[in-house]
Amino acid sequence: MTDWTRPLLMGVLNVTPDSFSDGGQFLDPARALEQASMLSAQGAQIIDVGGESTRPGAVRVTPAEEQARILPVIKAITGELSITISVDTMNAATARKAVKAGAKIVNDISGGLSDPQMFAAIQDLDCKYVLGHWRGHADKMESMAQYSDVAREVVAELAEQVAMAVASGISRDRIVVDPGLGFAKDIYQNWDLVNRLDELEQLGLPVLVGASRKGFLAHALSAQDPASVSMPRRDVATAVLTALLLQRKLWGVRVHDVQSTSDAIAIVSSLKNFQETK
Ligand code: PMM
Repeated sequence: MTDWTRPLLMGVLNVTPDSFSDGGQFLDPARALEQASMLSAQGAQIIDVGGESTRPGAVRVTPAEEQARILPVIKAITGELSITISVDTMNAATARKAVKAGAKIVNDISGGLSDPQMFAAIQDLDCKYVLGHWRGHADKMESMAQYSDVAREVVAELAEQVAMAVASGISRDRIVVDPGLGFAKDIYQNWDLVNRLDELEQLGLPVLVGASRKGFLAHALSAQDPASVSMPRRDVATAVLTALLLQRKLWGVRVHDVQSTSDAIAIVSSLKNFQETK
């Protein structure tokens, strides 16, 4: 039986000049490898390598540019570390090349909606597939945050994409779902969704959550000026929220600062172990 207090830790490695919290830091493959080693030493079981920023308003990169950023990094990590690599991409061509270079998970925040070739590519590849809830690209996602019942609609839209993926020949045991916090959701909708994450269990699939450093956490710390909330403060908020969400039996959590979340998980686990010995 899997231990629900021990979700997989997916450490974020954004190889981009413009990602919200770590943009520009890991463009050099040697520097990226150093970060991956650190995330691994802190307890990450997966490194999620991404080459396209999805922050609100971000401009899209070409698949060629995306691949030029991430493939050297994936190859460097595969050669040096024994850790599972995930590729954060919405492009089928990039997914194919990344898996060939050593990635074992394709993390597609668009859940197959951005690239019509994605499901065919995944069907062909030997990898897990993270299917995220998404409604549109960063330049227009804020206007797409219209829901009458966010949790119900997220579950229904995920179910639709899962059905399409399965119809394309991807077996269910390869699929992980993600509620897509921050993607076409405003602050209130993100909290509503976090509060009702148990409803995702209806899908009968493992769940990955990516709350790390996101605006709704910063808003809880400073409603007047969320943008001013520092990354260390956002990391504490991420760790606390993760600890609270462990009751949801998550498959994994995607975080920038692995150490703080790993520590939070260790504390919850210790308390649970103590309670079980009483
Ligand atoms: N969020 C971002 C990028 N990739 N992948 C998954 N599966 N889930 C997420 O919530 C998610 C993601 C955006 O965050 P970043 O630009 O700060 O890394």
